[in-house]
Amino acid sequence: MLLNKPGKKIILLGNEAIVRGALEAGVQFVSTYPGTPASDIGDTFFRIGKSAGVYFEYSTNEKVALEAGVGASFSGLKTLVAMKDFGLNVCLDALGPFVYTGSKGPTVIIVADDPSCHSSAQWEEGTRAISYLTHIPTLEPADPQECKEFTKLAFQISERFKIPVMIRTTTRVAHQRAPVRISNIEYRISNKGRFVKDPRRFVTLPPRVMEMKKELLEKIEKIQTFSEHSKINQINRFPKSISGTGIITSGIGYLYVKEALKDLNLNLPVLKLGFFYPLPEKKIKDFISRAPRQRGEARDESKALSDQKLKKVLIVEELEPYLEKEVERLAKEANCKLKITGKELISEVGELKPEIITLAIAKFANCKLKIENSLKIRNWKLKIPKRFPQLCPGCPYWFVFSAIKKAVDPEKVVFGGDIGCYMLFGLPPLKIQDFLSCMGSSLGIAHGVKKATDQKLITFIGDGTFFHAGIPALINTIYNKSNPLIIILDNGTTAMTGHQPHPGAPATPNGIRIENVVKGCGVKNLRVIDPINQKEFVAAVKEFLNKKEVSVIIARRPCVQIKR
Ligand SMILES: Cc1ncc(C[n+]2csc(CCOP(=O)(O)OP(=O)(O)O)c2C)c(N)n1
Repeated sequence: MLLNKPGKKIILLGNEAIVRGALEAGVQFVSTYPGTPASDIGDTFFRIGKSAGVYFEYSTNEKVALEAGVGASFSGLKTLVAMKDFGLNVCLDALGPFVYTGSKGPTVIIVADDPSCHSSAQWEEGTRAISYLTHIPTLEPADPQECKEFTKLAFQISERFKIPVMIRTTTRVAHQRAPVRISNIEYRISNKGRFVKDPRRFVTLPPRVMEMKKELLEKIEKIQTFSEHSKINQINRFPKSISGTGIITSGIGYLYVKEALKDLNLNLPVLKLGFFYPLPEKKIKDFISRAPRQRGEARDESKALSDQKLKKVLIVEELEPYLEKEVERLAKEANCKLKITGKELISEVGELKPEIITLAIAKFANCKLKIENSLKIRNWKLKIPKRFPQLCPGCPYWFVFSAIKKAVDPEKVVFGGDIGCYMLFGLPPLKIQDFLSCMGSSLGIAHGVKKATDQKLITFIGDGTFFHAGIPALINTIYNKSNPLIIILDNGTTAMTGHQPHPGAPATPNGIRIENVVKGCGVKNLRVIDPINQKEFVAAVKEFLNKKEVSVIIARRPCVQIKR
């Protein structure tokens, strides 16, 4: 990762290429909260940050990670903040104002979506909506080389326009491995900045905040002009185009389009968008209003203009049809007869796959699939038997599960679940999970159920998740007086995302003991138990389930993986 041989190609994951891009750009401050598919970014900086002279931290959640980044940026440091899609929701409250104030030190925010929920239990989120909501300039790379180049470009845009820039990847971009041509790493002499007071710039108070919004929209207009001329929005003209037919795509969709066109032996003009926000509207209008010519071919002036317009365009994009809607809007002005196809052929649900795009393009271009192609597609559809993921052999959570089964009749108790390895409590053979939502929500929802019913309730939360978002919900339970039994599964690590440390991890010298936090909040029914002591655990569950106030058991036993 720290190799300094400009021009050499090294094989990198998309996430590692982002790290490399940040190092080549001279990043000084990096904060993150782990979450797949973005985790490797933080984990790589965790390994190499010190040798690269970069400040790195795993923050307690994404909001504080961003806020730390905002502080570093206000102090003039080149800053990178990384998270997974859901993390962007957690930090949205801080993101909106940051786009208004703008960055001082150039700042890049990486957010990784996970179409098809490969590593996301909660919902299939497409964070591109947040680009519109907050007006944050957003770039979408397709492969590791672009991950590196776009990261550098994002720092440049941020520096030039004094605005944070977001890079949105997806699982297939972040976890794709490919050769990347490297350049020089820009080592910084220091990562100390200086906060120079400038309340007009850094304080978002009305009435100034309304001026800030105006200034932001003016910046976006300038960035749009920049986007119109940027090489990362490119039209690829293929020889022998089927006239009047084109494709607009972005991110991973572009790679699948390239592969499908090759497979189908088809030549269509493709507009690949590197900017998602602001979109290069003129470039799009230009693409749809003039059938792209072959290389070197002159426009046929004898033909009527309408004959030369694109007749139909396929929008290849993952998840929600944002590009499709934008193209529809732009076509009203540029080419009102254009037939726009997108979600009609490519589902809004689940990630794109090469075979989906090949079939969609074949249908769109009325081209017959060759036998090899259809065979390939049939093979792609081969069914593999489904297996449920399991807790590791020796995982301390097995002992918790066993104690619960001994202590209560699962039919007579409501079980709350949260985000972490213990989510597997919801799957066979365990099946003790009656609700599951987002990080920290087990405690918040448990309180609501307890207020609304007289049912017994046990809710589980991991140690990492407790620090991330559980503490305010615990306080609410105490303040608004309900009595769930909360079991904090303290395995000493953030296991599910790759064993990152957290503030309560035993290896952390300035670690915070969970029992001190719980006690500090005023919880009286509190016990710390190693779940291997089944008798003690069962007795505590039985006793605490009948209490009138909230009860907490901290089930403390290290994750079997870190023990090893
Ligand atoms: C807002 C948000 N950020 C990050 C994640 C990714 N994520 C999944 S589980 C998890 C933490 C689990 O740690 P812990 O609660 O300690 O449970 P363990 O996996 O150790 O059992 C994280 C960060 C997420 N799902 N949502």
